[in-house]
Amino acid sequence: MPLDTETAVRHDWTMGEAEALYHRPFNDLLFDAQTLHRRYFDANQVQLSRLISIKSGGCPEDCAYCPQSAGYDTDVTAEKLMEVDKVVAAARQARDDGATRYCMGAAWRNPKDSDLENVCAMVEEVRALGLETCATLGMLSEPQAMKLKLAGLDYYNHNLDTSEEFYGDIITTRTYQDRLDTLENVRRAGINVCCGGIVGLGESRQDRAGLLVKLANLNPHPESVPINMLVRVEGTPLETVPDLDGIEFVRTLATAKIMMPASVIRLSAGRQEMTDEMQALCFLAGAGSIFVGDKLLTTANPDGDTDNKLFDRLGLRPAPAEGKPA
Ligand code: SAM
Ligand code: DTB
Ligand code: SF4
Repeated sequence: MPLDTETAVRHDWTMGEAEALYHRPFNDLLFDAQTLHRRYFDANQVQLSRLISIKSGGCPEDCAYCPQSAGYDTDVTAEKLMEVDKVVAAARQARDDGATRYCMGAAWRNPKDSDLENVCAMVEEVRALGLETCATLGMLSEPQAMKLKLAGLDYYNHNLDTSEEFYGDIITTRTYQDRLDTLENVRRAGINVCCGGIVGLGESRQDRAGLLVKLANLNPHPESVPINMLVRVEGTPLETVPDLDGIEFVRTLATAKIMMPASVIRLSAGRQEMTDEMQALCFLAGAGSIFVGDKLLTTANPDGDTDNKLFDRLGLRPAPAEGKPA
């Protein structure tokens, strides 16, 4: 298929097209993904975000991959919402370590209005440090999204996770439509959308293509598209699901890049289990962002030294914050 750059950003993708991309020879797929990536981004820069779990564990939802669900016997213990000062101190450290975006995650089905006041205070103070702000708090109503926008929230993360068809095998406590409604509320409030999914759940290639079609037919596209490789956590229902082939994961990133070329594709959970060579292929496929720091929300992530060495080996540079000169 020739690369049509005039109509590269489209919202009318079909399953047939997405599956055809996935099936292409690997070299052709990666070449086109990298070529398109370069039309919109500096291919040697990678944006760095830092996660913090501001409220861990005890979640009433039943997402089969998640160690924070109250329904599963994992090592994660339920905690209260962190104090604002502690969150801000950790954000200052993240900024000093090189992150440009700070993403605050809470194990909630949805925030209570009283909790939201505290999160808004965190957002205001983190933004005042010169960091971009992101939050992932579960389902949001439109007024809640408006409050976060007023506090200065730059991004909201809420994933579709998988295809609509496979979704019910993974989560039963909220619907696919609930997720689309939250994304709509975030959009209406004028907050950038961070929305992607998770692979390696035991889904088929058709399901992976289905997820990408749903994401790419959102109009506008999510500005940020995290693709997570399942981190299998003991005690969760997916603890023993078989490995997803690494090449298939890279194909997923490349297909996402071709379908949403102007969006930042984020190589998210799962880096701790990947080799340097595998991550290099992910960057070649158009991944333009990672989470840094030795912890994601509750699971391990490569530490700063490890990532610095990887960046040196690959000649990669951290991307400056949006709107700031390189
Ligand atoms: N509770 C909020 C929610 O579900 O929207 C926010 C946090 S939740 C941990 C954010 C995303 O992290 C999930 O949608 C899923 O894609 C990803 N995630 C959670 N557990 C994971 C795991 N074990 N491996 C990989 N990704 C995971
Ligand atoms: C996303 O898509 N991945 C991040 C972020 N958004 C919130 C979370 C990954 C969590 C991995 C499992 C854990 O550390 O608990
Ligand atoms: Fe709760 Fe989010 Fe984990 Fe689902 S992914 S169980 S909503 S913390």
